[in-house]
Amino acid sequence: MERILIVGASGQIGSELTLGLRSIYGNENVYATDVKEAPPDIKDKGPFQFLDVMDDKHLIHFVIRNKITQIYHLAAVLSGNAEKLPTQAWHINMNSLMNILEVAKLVDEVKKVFWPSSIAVFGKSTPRKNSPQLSVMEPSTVYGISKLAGERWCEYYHKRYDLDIRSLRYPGLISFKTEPGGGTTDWAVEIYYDAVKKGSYTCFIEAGRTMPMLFMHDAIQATVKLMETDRSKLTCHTSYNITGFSISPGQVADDIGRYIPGFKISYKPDFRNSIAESWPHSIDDSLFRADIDWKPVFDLKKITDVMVEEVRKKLLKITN
Ligand code: AKB
Repeated sequence: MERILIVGASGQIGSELTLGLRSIYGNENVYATDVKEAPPDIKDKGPFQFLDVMDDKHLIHFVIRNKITQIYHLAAVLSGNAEKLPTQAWHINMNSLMNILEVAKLVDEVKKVFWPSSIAVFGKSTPRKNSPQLSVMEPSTVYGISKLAGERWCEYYHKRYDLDIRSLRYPGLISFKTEPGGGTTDWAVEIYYDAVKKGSYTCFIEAGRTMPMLFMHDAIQATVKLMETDRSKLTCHTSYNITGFSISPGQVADDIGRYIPGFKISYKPDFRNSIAESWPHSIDDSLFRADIDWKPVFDLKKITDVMVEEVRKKLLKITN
């Protein structure tokens, strides 16, 4: 019987992963936690509790008391926000991970940990097209540095303490349930909200800057599949590259035009455009696809179909 702890259950990934895991393991066995209020479907249908992952004593008590067997640690300060408060972001991103790794090491019942890394681990010296799994990595953002250091720590705990830690280097994630906050790839979600709300969007990334993306449905499938795969099949103990496809703001704007013909996009690049400039255009995720036997289902056209419809429904609910 698995008993799963989700740290960061109210966020963009957590709010969807919690529901996905509850449908597999049962509502009562998936403990959603966060320092923020959770959406009603998470709070009302299974255990939800306030838990600050920075508080190591509370964390270990929680894990022991609830006989937790798997931990998904999703809380982090994303790339854009981390540049505003670099030392605080480093403190939160690193110490929260170290607290999780220590708990997993100390509590025998904890058998598996999932922790997301990011394409932010790459920097300007990495090949930009089809960035390989193994490459030169010189991230220039505090978020990227913390993710790369985190990957090294995960591998260290795997080798030294035989911990089963699994990880994916997520690209930008596109979803409609919970909006992301403070990331460089947030434009790929904001654009749909503003298109539906106002018929226009001012983008903080240049028109032609291509970035790797993945639809949340595909990200959840990949994550669950990674966690369910037999440990002996995994050949990567840092973090696997993963991607859906690559797109630029200009391409998304053109596709939105299928639904909202007068849609207008303008460009006001800010510091996040420089972050994007240091990240890959596309990702080689062949190792993950081979080890896990996974491939994405959603391309840009399918995503636009779903995003426009779901954002419309959501905004209609709010105004009614
Ligand atoms: C961000 O933009 O910071 C994140 C990421 C790619 O890790 N979405």
